Order: sequence, then C-alpha cells, then structure tokens
Amino acid sequence: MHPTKSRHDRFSRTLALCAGLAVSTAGCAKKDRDAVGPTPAEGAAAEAPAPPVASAPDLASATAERPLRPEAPSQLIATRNASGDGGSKGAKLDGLKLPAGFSIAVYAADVPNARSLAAGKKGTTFVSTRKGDKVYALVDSNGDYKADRVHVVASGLDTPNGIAYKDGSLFIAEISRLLRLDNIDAHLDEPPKPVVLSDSLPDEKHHGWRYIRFGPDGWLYIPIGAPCNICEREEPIFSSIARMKADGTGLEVYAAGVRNSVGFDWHPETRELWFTENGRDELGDDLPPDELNRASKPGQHFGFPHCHAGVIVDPEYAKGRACTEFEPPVRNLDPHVAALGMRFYTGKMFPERYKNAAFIAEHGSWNRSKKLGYRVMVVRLDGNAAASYEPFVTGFLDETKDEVTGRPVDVEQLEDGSLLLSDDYAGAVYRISHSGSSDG
Ligand SMILES: [Ca+2]
Ligand SMILES: [Ca+2]
Repeated sequence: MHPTKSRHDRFSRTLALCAGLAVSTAGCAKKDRDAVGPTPAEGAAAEAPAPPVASAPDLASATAERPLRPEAPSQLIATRNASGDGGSKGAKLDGLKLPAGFSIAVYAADVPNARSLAAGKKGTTFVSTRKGDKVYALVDSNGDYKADRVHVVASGLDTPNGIAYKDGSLFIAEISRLLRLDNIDAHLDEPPKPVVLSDSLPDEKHHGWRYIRFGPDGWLYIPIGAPCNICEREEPIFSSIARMKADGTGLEVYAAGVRNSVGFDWHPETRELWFTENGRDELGDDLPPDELNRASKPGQHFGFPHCHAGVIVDPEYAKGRACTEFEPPVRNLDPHVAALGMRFYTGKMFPERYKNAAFIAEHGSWNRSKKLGYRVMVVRLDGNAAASYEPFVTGFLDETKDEVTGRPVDVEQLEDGSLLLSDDYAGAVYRISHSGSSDG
C-alpha cells in the first residue's frame, strides 16, 4: 500500500472516531495532546518569526549584486548562517522522486531562506524571505531556464515574506507595512527607495508573515492570520483573507474564519479564489487536517476557530457553533503538513491531465511526532471537487531516519509551462520540467 494512502486510511479512521461522536473531540484532543512532544509554549517559540534583522531599514544601500555559482560554496553558506540569513543548508536533489517524464533541477542555488515566488517580466523571478530581511530577484538573462544573477532588491526589512509583481512594480509586505518598488526591472542593480503604501497592518508577530497576490479584480489579497495557535479575537481582520486596493487603502475582510493561509490562486476558468489553510496545533498528530478551500464569493466563513476541516468541532472554541454553519474545505489535506504555496497549472508543457490541477507546496510538520509533508502534492479537480491528492515531488523527507533535506514553500509557473519551487531550508529555487516524451 502506498504510504500516503495508508496515512489517509489511518487519518480517516481517526477522524471518524473523533468527529463521529458529538462530544468526543475533547477526549480525542486530550489523548492526542498527551502524545505530542512540544508544549504549547515551545510550539509558539518554534513558529514565531525571527526578530527584525536590522535595527533601521537600510533600503537605500540595497544594491548588492553577486554572480550566481553553479553550486553554493559551503563557505558562503556558513557565512550566511552566521549572519542569521535563514540557515540555508544547500540544495540536495539526489533522492527526489517525480512522476515519469518529469525532472527537477536547481534554478538558483544561492537564495538564503527562499520563500514566496513572484514572476516578473520574462526572465525575472522575485523571491522573498521570512527569516531573512531581504527580497531577491533571480534573472535568467540567456533564456536557458537557469538563473544567471541573484540581485538583492531590498534589505533591512521586517519579515518580508509577501511579494507580488504588477505593472512593473514590486510590492512587498512586511508584518505591518506594504511597500512598493516602482519600475523595478530597470533598477535591479540600484533599486529605488520603496514607497510606503501602508504602515498600519496588524503588528502581531504570531502568523504575522504575509503572503500577497493580486486577484483578477485588481485588489491585493493579504491573509491576516490568527495571532495565536487558536483564539477568537474581536477584531474581524484577524483569521481572515483580507484585500485592499493596489494603493494600500480600503483594507477589508474577503473571507473570514481562516486560521492562516500562506498560499492561494484563482481558478483559471471560474476565477474564484482557492487557498490552502494550516490547521491548528495541539490536537494530536493526526488532527486536524490542513485544508484546500474555495471562496466562491466575498463574506464566507471557513470555520476557524469553531470548526476544523468541515467536521471537527473545536473542543475549546466551538462556542455553540455547528460545523454546518461554515464553508467546508474542498479537500482535507494530511495533518500538520503546512500546506503553503499553491498554483493552478495553466501551462502547455505538462501532460493534459495536469491542466488546471492545483500544485501545493507542503513545507512539512514542525511538531508532529513523526514528520509529514516536505513535498509537493497535486490535487486534480473534477469541476469544483478534488478528484485526487497525489504526491508530485517527494524525497525531501527520509521517512526511515525522519531526516529532512528540503522544505517546499511556494510554486510559480514560468512562461514555458515549467514550475519553479522555492525551498527555504536549502536556500534554493528549483525548476520542474517535463520532457514531453512521456505522458507522466
Ligand atoms: Ca540562464
Ligand atoms: Ca476551515
């Protein structure tokens, strides 16, 4: 039996056991909590973002450019580790597995703490950092689909995890600020001083790292995660996917009841927002699942903190609410996999069966007793239903040793139909391509 399938079966049994009995989740939670290693306090520490690296923004001097080496030299990486740039371990692709016909190669090996990806104009890809203070631009200047230069386009930032590119400008979301670098393509060597569009985003650090993208409606979407593992805040902006106008004004809740989303995309045909969501901790190894959700209109509520995964009433925060009151997930993902970036595939390079499929980067569990995730999954759709949830890139996790060589963060499609994948553990960006000689 495939290991993923066996986990699904085990998960289904646990879910049935815990969710099937009306008041049994508390019992399940207690039993499972006892089996989990880290205490809530340790958990919060492990998830908390790094403090700002620089005491004062140093944006004007962010002009460094350095040649990209084929393999990141260990000395360079050691230097970066010491400087607190995210502790990059270097890319190791030997043990990775993909479906037949697909291959994965290093696109850029020199991108410490590589997080969110945003395609710029042809040949340029922007890469954010979360534990670092920088935003990078990778440039493939000769069109061979390997980056030739890595530019630092901004530095001295506070957790600049969110980036989006629109009409020649790069938008960067720190925890509490939204910045814009204009005419960025012409100034990769000497980036402009950023325009501060907003400095009033919530400043809570727990789930405070942002993920931003422009929707088909021209609004900038920005999840505002719950500032906790689980809690209920009076301010409706928390545990939401919010949006604002491109000039940083008009912040409003678009989708409520979302614990923390770090990845989303709009369906290529319906133009509806689909998003991944990270489930709460401290309910044990197998509860709750992460989720893939669909927002068909503004104003829907997706359950947090009252209901998880469409069926699990929270043992502490149910507050008399029933799961039937909320939008259920399209698909429950495996528990604690930390599903982050997702993209619908619209390219021509991959076989037909991947058309409009959702590729999901699973960063991997951080407090599960046995690690899970650390892979790219693909969810193929049948209309608005998930028809499958299958491994696409695996091998970053050695399950027998419980050791890790990479942590997928975000996926982005290049104009040739290949996919880029960021890895904040290795400090690298990979490119996944299909040979065309197999239907994979
Ligand atoms: Ca190149
Ligand atoms: Ca939900």
